[in-house]
Amino acid sequence: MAFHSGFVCILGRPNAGKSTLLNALVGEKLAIISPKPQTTRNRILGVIHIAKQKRRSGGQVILLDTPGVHRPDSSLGRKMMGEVREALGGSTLVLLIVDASRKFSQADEFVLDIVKKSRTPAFLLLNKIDLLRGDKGKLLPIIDEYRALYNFQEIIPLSARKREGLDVLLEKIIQALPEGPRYFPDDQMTDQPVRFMAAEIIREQVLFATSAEVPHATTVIIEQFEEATKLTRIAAAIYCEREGQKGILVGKGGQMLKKIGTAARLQLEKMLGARIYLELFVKVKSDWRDSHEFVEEVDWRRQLERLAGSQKSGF
Ligand SMILES: Nc1nc2c(ncn2[C@@H]2O[C@H](COP(=O)(O)OP(=O)(O)O)[C@@H](O)[C@H]2O)c(=O)[nH]1
Ligand SMILES: [Mg+2]
Repeated sequence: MAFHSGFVCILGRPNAGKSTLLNALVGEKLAIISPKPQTTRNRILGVIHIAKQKRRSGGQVILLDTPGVHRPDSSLGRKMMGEVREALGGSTLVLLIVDASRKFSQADEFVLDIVKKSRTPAFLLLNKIDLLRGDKGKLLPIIDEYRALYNFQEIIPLSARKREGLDVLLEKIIQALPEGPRYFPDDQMTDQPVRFMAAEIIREQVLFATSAEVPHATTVIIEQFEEATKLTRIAAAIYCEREGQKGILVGKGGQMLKKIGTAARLQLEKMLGARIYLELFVKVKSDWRDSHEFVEEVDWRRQLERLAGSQKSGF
């Protein structure tokens, strides 16, 4: 029986629930989640392995979670939208996910426009139906509005957080995928290096612990990652843009940094199944979000290239 596979891009406004959906479908926490917009800054790949069944061939769905679609006003924003375009460009199917508890707006039209221009077959996912409290009638105007604007292959109501409607979605995705190769080995779920996932877990704790501009002005770079049999040593730099933000991140007597560090360490120990020694530093890099160079430096693919380079040169 034929093997079906393909790349499927999850697209939508910030906060629609894209990363929650990725994690729910793959069954692993691959992407960090928060109520704050622009939590996801890279495209995040997750593989769903479909086992062969009596009447169905096996397959592989390669999901690409993306940063929320917005009009960028910084180097970071432009980089994020570049990640969206790249993910969309290589996909055979796009899942446009919207928050069904909110009215259709201009921002939704902007996202829809990107889908239209891509000419990629698309499903419309009406997420967060758990918030409608049984009032499913609210879905109808949204469905009508979208249906009039684009010829969606499927329109599927669901709740990524409550895992409702996901079986139907997955079934429809598999049906839409062409015959294709096995892109990833059976035990691989993502292409993200553990190092980068560790940086994201630390950033997630910063998102939880801080508010206003601080979460947006923060990025995390792993400076040391040494796995030993008894203890994994991780040293990470939390970058922010201003001395004032550094003050908030460190906190009175270092309390805030300690809180972030403890929470992140517990999460990392769960993810890696190992004991962790975590060291955090806070550094200031003025207006880094407007620095193309630094934004590239934060990209884990660039970091990997540099690491490979330094190993070759004997570092
Ligand atoms: N009530 C509800 N909340 C959801 C659902 N899916 C995601 N969320 C919440 O919406 C917020 C944004 O989710 P996230 O996955 O980070 O959105 P993204 O920015 O599109 O990746 C988080 O607080 C999620 O817990 C859902 O189905 N129902
Ligand atoms: Mg996200």
